[in-house]
Amino acid sequence: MSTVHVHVGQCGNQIGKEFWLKASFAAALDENMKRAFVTPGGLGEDHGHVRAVFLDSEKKVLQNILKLGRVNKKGYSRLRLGRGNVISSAKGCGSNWSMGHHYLPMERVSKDWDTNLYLYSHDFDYGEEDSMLKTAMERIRREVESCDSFSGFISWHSLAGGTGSGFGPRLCAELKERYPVAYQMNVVVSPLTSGENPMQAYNELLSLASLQTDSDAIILFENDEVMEAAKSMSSSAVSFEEMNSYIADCVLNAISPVSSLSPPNGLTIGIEPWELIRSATPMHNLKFLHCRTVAQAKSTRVTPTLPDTWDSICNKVCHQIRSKFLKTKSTNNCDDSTLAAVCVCRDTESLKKTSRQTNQVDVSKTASKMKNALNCTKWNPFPIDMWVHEQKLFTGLAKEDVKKSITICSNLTSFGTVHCANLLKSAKRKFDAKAYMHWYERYGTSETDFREAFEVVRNIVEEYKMAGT
Ligand SMILES: Nc1nc2c(ncn2[C@@H]2O[C@H](COP(=O)(O)OP(=O)(O)OP(=O)(O)O)[C@@H](O)[C@H]2O)c(=O)[nH]1
Ligand SMILES: [Mg+2]
Repeated sequence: MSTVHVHVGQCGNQIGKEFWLKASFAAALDENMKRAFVTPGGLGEDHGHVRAVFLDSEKKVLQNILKLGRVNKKGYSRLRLGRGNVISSAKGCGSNWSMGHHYLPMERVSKDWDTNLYLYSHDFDYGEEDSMLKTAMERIRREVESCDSFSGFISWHSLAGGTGSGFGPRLCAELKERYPVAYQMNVVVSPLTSGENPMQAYNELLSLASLQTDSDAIILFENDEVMEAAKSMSSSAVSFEEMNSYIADCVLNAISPVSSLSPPNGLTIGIEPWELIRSATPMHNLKFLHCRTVAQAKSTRVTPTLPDTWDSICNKVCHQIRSKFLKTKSTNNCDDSTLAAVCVCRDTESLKKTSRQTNQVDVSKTASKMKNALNCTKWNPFPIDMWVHEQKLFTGLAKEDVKKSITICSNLTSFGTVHCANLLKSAKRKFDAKAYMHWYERYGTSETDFREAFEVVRNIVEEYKMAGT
C-alpha cells in the first residue's frame, strides 16, 4: 500500500524538505523505508525519487528544495525529486484563504525555472498554458500510477497562509472526487496564538471546515507547542528549521514501517498511515490527532550520561502529556481526555538481544502507563494501540546514536473544547465587525460560506465535548 505526499505553501514545503531529507537518509539504509517513501526508478540512471509533489504559489521556498535536488558531478543529489514534481505559479496568495482556494487553482504554472541551476527537475514539459490545479492533479496522477498498490494521500500545509490553507484543502476536495476510495490524511500547522497576521483566524476556520469534510485524519501541530518542544532541545533561539525538524521526526516516526504491522517475511506493506486512522479516530467526525516524539537522550563527550532506559523514556512522555493536560486545565479550566491513541516504540537494542531486561520495551507496562497519563475515556475499552519496531528511526535533532524512541499520536478532546472553541471566538469577533470580509469576497467567498464554516467548526466543538464526557 503506497502513499503519495503533497506539500503545499511555504510551511508545507519547508517541513516537507526536513521530512524528505530524513526519509531519504533512512531509505538509503533500509529496504522497508525505501518501499514506503521512494518511487522506484526506470531504466539507466534513473534511481527513483521521493514519492512527493511540491506546490507553492511563489518560487522562493521551492527553489531551496530544487537546490537539494541538484545532481553533482558524481551523479549524487541530496534529494531525488521527480521530474516536474515541483510546481509553482508567479505570485503568492497574500495570506488570503479565498485566493488560495478559488483563484490560485486557475492560475498558470510558472515555467521559467533557472534551467542551469536546477538540473534534476527543470526538464519537464508542463503542457500548454496549464493551470496550477490541472498540473498538480496530473503530476499526482503519475505518482499514483507508479505506485504498487496505491492507498492514499498525505497533504502537508499550514492553516494560516493563503496558499497552504486555501489551495491545500481545495486539492484534497479534488483528490477525494477523483480517487473516492483513497485515504486522505493531512499534516497541518496552526499559527502562533499571539498572532502573525490579522486574517489567520478566518483562514484557519475556513480551512478546518473544508478538511472536516474531505480528510480522514488531521495531524495538527500548534506552532506555540512546537516552538516549546524545539526550545527544550536547543540551547539557542529556535529557528523554523528546528521546529520543522521536530515535526518531521514526529510524523516520520508515526507513519514509517513498524515490524509489528509487517508480515512474517519482514517486508512492509505500507499500511501504517491508514492503521493510524483506524486506531486513533474511533468516530468519523472526530479526526484530529496530536503527535509527539520523545527519544533517548544522547550522551555526548561533554555530558556523558547513561543512556535512557525504556522506563525513563516512557516516564518522560507521560510527564509531558500530564504537563500539557495541566496547562489546559489552568489556562482554559477544562479537563482534557483521550478518545484513542497509537503509541509507537522504536528500539535498536532489542535487535541485539541485550540481556539487560530494563533496556527492552515492555509493551504492556508502557501501555498501562500511557493509559493512565492520557486520561482515556471510559467508553473505549481499548484506547491505546501499541506498535513496536526493532530498529531505530530518529534522525532528528539528536542525530544518529539515538536507539530508542516513543511516539504518541492521540485524539484529544481539547482539540475541540479548547483549540476550536478559541478559534471560533476570535474569528467570530472579527466576523461580527465585518472586518477584512472584502478581501475574501473579492475572490469569491461569501458571507454564507463563512456562516457554514462556523457551523462546521461549532459542531466539532460540540461533538468533542460529548465524546469526552
Ligand atoms: N512550523 C512552521 N510554520 C511555518 C513555517 N513557515 C510558515 N509557517 C507558519 O505558517 C503560517 C503562514 O503560512 P505559509 O505557509 O507561510 O503561507 P503560504 O501557504 O505560503 O501562503 P501565502 O504565502 O499566503 O501564499 C504562519 O502561521 C507561519 O508561522 C515553517 O517553516 N514551519
Ligand atoms: Mg507563501
